[in-house]
Amino acid sequence: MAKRKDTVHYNGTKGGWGSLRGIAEVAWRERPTLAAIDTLRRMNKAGGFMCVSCAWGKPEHPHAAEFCENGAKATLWELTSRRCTPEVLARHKASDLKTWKDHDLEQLGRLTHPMRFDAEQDIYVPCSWDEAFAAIGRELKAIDPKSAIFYASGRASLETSYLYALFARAYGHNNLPDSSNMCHETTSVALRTVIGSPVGTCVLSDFDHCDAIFFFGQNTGTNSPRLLHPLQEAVKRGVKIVTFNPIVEKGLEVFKNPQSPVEMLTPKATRISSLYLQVRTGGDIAAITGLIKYVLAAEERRWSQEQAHVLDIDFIEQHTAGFAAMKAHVDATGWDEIERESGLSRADLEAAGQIYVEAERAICMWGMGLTQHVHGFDNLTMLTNLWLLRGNVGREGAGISPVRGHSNVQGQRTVGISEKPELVPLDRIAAQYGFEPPRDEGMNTVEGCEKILSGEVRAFIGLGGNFLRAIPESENMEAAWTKLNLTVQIATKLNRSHLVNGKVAYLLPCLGRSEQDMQESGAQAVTMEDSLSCIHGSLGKNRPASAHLRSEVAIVAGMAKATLAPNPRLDWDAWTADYARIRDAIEATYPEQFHDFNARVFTPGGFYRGNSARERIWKTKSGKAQFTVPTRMNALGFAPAEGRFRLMTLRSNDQFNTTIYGYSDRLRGIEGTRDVVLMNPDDMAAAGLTRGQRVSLASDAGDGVHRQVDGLAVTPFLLPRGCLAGYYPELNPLIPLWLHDEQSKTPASKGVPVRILS
Ligand SMILES: Nc1nc2c(c(=O)[nH]1)N[C@H]1C(S)=C(S)[C@@H](COP(=O)(O)OP(=O)(O)OC[C@H]3O[C@@H](n4cnc5c(=O)[nH]c(N)nc54)[C@H](O)[C@@H]3O)O[C@H]1N2
Ligand SMILES: Nc1nc2c(c(=O)[nH]1)N[C@H]1C(S)=C(S)[C@@H](COP(=O)(O)OP(=O)(O)OC[C@H]3O[C@@H](n4cnc5c(=O)[nH]c(N)nc54)[C@H](O)[C@@H]3O)O[C@H]1N2
Ligand SMILES: [Mo]
Repeated sequence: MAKRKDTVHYNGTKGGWGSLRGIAEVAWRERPTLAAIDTLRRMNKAGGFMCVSCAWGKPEHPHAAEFCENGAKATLWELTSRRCTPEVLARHKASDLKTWKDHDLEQLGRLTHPMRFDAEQDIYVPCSWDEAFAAIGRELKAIDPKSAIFYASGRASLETSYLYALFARAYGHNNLPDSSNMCHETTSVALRTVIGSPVGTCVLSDFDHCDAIFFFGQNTGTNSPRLLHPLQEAVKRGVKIVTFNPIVEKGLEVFKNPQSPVEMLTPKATRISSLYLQVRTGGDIAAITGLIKYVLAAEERRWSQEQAHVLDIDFIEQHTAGFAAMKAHVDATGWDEIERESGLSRADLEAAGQIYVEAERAICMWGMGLTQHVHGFDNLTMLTNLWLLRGNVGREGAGISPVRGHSNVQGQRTVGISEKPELVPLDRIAAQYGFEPPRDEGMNTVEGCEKILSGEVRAFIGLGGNFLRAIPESENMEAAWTKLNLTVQIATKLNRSHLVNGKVAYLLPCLGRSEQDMQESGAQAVTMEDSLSCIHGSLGKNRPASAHLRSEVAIVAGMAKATLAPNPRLDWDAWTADYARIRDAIEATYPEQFHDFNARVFTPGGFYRGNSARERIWKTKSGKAQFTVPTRMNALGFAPAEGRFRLMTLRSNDQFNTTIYGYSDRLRGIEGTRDVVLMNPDDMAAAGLTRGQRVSLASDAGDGVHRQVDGLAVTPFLLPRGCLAGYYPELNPLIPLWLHDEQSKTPASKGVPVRILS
């Protein structure tokens, strides 16, 4: 799509001075201490602390400053000098705070004291930790364990997560949804089905050996900027990068490395994508079908020209199942349908196909653009089809590499935070701790919401996160929330989920990862797993925001002790006193992946916990890597109709999920507001809308439920026709709870059917 003067866009490059300015602005806003700024130097280095922002891999040989604009923002956000004290909370009723914007709530600063919600006065009042634990224990003991949900946002360490899951199972449920259920769960379910492993197969060094990288629906420049460094290195080696995204996202277009003086002081910047294809929202299955069609045709051409195979015939024969059915499906699909559904031309798709065919080793990467669709599962199985054709899995320099979100979201699943009991070594847990863990399926996020609405759920504990703001149908959910017996939120800053409370409600403030965690045996380190399955130790050194904070480990242990009957093998106090003992326990439950855990905590670059698919061992039903036939050509869950648009809800460059740092989406040229709807200028003209005009969006899901968001400024933007974009979480009230990936139940936040009301 050619650039147009009549659209809003950014003229600079990703990185460069703009990103340094971004850091300076947040430093100004948060007013961190000098020690806090010094902390940035220790980020993502062995013996340092691991960034609280994204999950991208941390190299063995880090840069002098191994952090990015948004990692610095996230760290300074945690180390702000602002404090949300009991006095501050006493001044504001919850009903008043509920009218505040997300940005303003968190701007109150770090929570400092454990608080109980007093419903009569409608305010939070301070309480002691003992009181909080005792009340939580009392409430949990009074209900059926299976009516409680223990949610986790993907930030808490492996140590905390392991104890949290253990607490849930000892108490009696598997209701352990985490933010992954709104995020990459589609990835985990699809990859497990087709390659027998829920996580990516690449390690960082693969990026030094690949010839091509294909990106789908991931905004690297904003959401995992450190990944731009290996990409830039790769481009300099001649690697071709092909990107599929309805929006031309700056970071994947051009990048100026803020760590390179030459690039900073000259006009020099690196063009990242050699081919950038603006696929229609939901059009990836069709686009990938086109690529596969090209690869199959190239294989046929080679017969007449007696050239080397294009397909990896040996790999397909030895390692895969289902090739013939997949091929028959693609052969039967015409280019007309592919072009119509993807919104891309055959010539462009063939050009991308040629890059794939020419690459001896190729890596594919993706984010929410593939996972958050009703047929997100098919997006991923189709992409895997393409990767299997040329044996691009389980070879150095080749593979499948999803870009995960929260810094430990992958790790939480690794150590037992899962609603799926079959993924957890329950027999080992039973033997290790002498209790019988529940074997029935727990609730994922969507099921949890359904059962909160129906009244079956009685208690909710949130280990971090902002559940009520992150889920779909957020307004309707809030009404049901107040009927819960117990709500507990473990958090660092105040957010909207803390203002809608159950009958008994506690807000428990915890240490952040950059802060020193002193326990009986001394300062404690914690660990996390990155997107590439490497485990890193992290040691916080900053002075805690308040003397009354407890660590997440201590809080989970405190709740568990107050709830469970004594069991000498569940020694919560000993675990809290020395986290090395928790790591020993993790090692005992997961010996294959975590052997010598304590000795390996600070391995530079992290230690790799292994992945069977990388070894070409396929733990699938067929015992092979599985080719599949997609159920349809479009990832959306609805048909086209007059006046119906497909809406994607996105992150700006100035937020971390529901944490809104500010109002500058610099890389898209949108400044000063988040209340926008981005739209193709031709669609605007057709609908008679003008730039800046305020409109409402209403969901057009055909279920008779009215969902609407008002006051959005129409903003001309280079999007494919029929597609709209706006910001998460403001637009979450538009997403029906039932609109989710069919297999994994990940909400379809990138494919929401809406109408414009003007
Ligand atoms: N600074 C910062 N970093 C973050 C986060 C943050 O909020 N801020 N969040 C963290 C978390 S939890 C996560 S999960 C990740 C999220 O990181 P991403 O996966 O990048 O998620 P989004 O910002 O939602 O952007 C999705 C991208 O997909 C594109 N897209 C939308 N629909 C489609 C489609 O149908 N097809 C294709 N091909 N593309 C599509 C959009 O244009 C956009 O570029 O980032 C993590 N890192
Ligand atoms: N429409 C739409 N909805 C979406 C998405 C989308 O793209 N579109 N994306 C989805 C995705 S990918 C995700 S991951 C979810 C995110 O959902 P969540 O993970 O639930 O939300 P966050 O915004 O990351 O949580 C922010 C809060 O976490 C708390 N916090 C921060 N640091 C810590 C810490 O160290 N410890 C503890 N205990 N608390 C801490 C702070 O109080 C902060 O207010 O949202 C999902 N929802
Ligand atoms: Mo996420």
